[in-house]
Amino acid sequence: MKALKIPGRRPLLATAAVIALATAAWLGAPLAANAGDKVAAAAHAHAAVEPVANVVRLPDDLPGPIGKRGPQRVKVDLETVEVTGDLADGTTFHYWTFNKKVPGPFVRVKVGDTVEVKLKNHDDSMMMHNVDFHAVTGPGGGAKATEAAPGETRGFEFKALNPGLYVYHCATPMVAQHIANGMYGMILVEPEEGLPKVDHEFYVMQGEIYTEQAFGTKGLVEESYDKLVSERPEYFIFNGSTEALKKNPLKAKVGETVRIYFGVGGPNYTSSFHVIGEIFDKAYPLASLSGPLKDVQTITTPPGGASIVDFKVEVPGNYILVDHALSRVERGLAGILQVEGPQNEAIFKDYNPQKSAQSTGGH
Ligand SMILES: [Cu+2]
Repeated sequence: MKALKIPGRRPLLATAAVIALATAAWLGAPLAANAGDKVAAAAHAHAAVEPVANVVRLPDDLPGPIGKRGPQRVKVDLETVEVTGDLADGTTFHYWTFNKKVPGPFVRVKVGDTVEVKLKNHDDSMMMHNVDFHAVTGPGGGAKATEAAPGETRGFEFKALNPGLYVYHCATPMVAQHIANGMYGMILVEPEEGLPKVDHEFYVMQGEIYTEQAFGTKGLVEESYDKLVSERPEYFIFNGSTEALKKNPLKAKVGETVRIYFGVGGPNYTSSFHVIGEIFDKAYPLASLSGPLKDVQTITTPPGGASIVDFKVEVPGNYILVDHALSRVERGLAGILQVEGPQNEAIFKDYNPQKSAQSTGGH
């Protein structure tokens, strides 16, 4: 197999190509006959220094509420693009993406809508890609119907039967590899009456990155097949990089209500999602809209799953978004919710704010 002879740069590609071809047999997902050649050729092309793209999905980058309307046909255009982006401060990684960002675009439809999905795999891609929407009732969530070779466009349509917040992801073998490299996003299927109105809605997704080089290594790092299959990530990220939600915080003002659409791409780690210093006034576990629960501190969210949390911010300050499996903070996983406005000492009063300003405590 030609792909195995690629020198150096991305050893996993060679392995992945073999595994993809092998697994394709039992999954019944035929790959292009020249997949190996394509990988070999593309690996050489990418050996040159690539420009670094901004793969970060901003937390407020999502469409607003749909409002009251009857069922419609809705078009969703996805493009799978493989790009090098910033993974951490001084560290870059070759991501596989939907629409050049991690996570992919936030899709918003209404229950009863017919959703027309078009997926184009970019001409410069090395790999086949597709999309499996968890909001779909139908084979593979659309994976086979969208399995596209580089340069190819595929599509299907589905009726959104169940309201809720759903993950979508690439499901091309090796599926865990495609997800680990950044291929996930979410679709919200609004119930007929919509969701309760809030002042700010945010889009946050958690994932893991498996690299050959140890956490913190500078320069372009390579994906690791061994660490992926043994579930030992070097990095944990919100919205594409360790810095994404530190440099681009969620923002609100005292007295406003906030909603976070939170999902886990994974591929492997369940998140114990928590906002330090806040309580979720309302929480929709597993993103089922049949709730909500009230007064929740931490919400468990599995890979390929989601949660929705609503809360009012009452006190100014920086609130840290974490997975309460807190070792993951040391591997990059944290974000900031910045709340501005007047102090509210009836709710929170610091006896020595000058000294607190010097403190590094509280995470
Ligand atoms: Cu893919």
